[in-house]
Amino acid sequence: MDMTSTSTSSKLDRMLTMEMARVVEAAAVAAARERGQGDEKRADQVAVDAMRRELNNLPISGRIVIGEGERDEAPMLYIGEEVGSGGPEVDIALDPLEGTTICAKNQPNSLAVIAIAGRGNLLYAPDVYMEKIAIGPGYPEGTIDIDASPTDNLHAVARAKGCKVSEISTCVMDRSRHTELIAEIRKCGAAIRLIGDGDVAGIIHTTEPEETGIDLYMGIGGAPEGVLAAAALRCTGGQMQGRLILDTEEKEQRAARMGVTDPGKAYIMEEMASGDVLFAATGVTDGNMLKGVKFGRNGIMTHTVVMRSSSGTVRWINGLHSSTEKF
Ligand code: VTB
Repeated sequence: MDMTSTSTSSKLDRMLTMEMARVVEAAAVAAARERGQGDEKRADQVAVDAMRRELNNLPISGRIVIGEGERDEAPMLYIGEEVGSGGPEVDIALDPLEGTTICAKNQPNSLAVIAIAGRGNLLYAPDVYMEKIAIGPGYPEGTIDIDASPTDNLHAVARAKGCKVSEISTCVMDRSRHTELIAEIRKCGAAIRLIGDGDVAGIIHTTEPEETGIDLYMGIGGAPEGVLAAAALRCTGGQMQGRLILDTEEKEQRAARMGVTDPGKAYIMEEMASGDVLFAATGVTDGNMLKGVKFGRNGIMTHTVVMRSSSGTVRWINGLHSSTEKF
């Protein structure tokens, strides 16, 4: 067997990471025009339109597995929609505007995001909640455990980092469902950054704690966002676990239709995003890792990160778009 060709064919075209930058840039610029206008729906709509337009220029035969929703509720970028101009068969997870509320209020860390992987390599997560826990790279395997208590996880992370629990900073979404979690973290003496929305950014922030001040992410957010975050962490290194919250029969059935056979399963990062994974995100509003879109005299400035799991390359791209017609 020719191993060279086998390993090459299991990898996606490396040029695709660059092409993906254009897709997230376009969505972010469109959304940024609606920044601070208080209209979440409109901000999302323009981001969806722009992302779809650019996506259809990509040389792929893409199938959306995480998108704007089921076909009957989302006219564009729905789950199952075929996109691209033809090429390798890939699965796509996307969120043209992750953090619509953040964008509408012009608060930090809203993003345009996309992940691409080989067919069947992204978890087909239904639009339900997911319990999540994540840390960045450099920790021994098994440091975090979704089945352990928040207290035990905090102590494990502090031990592995070689610091006190009081020096660990966590990120949690500010929701009443997290009241007990927040109380337990505070009882341990760790700090919490409470975020209003946007846990894809919250989880990615664990990968650069010196920059962002976040070591550990814990709590319940959207399952589709969980898959996007897992795809990013596959590229940067780090650990993440997630469990779908299927608390009604209807949700369990919906998950079963998408192929979830074990409703209580705790997924590890590699089960949510496997094989060669490409990830790209552009900042819409200013954030801890990505700057927001700027409309300047010389053109539009964007800040994008593109990453690839098989090489572990992470590229930060400052774009200056002097010809602004396409936006
Ligand atoms: C979650 C989170 C997202 O919206 O889906 C959240 O994963 C919705 O949570 O990052 P609620 O239902 O509690 O409002 C985001 O924060 C933004 O899309």
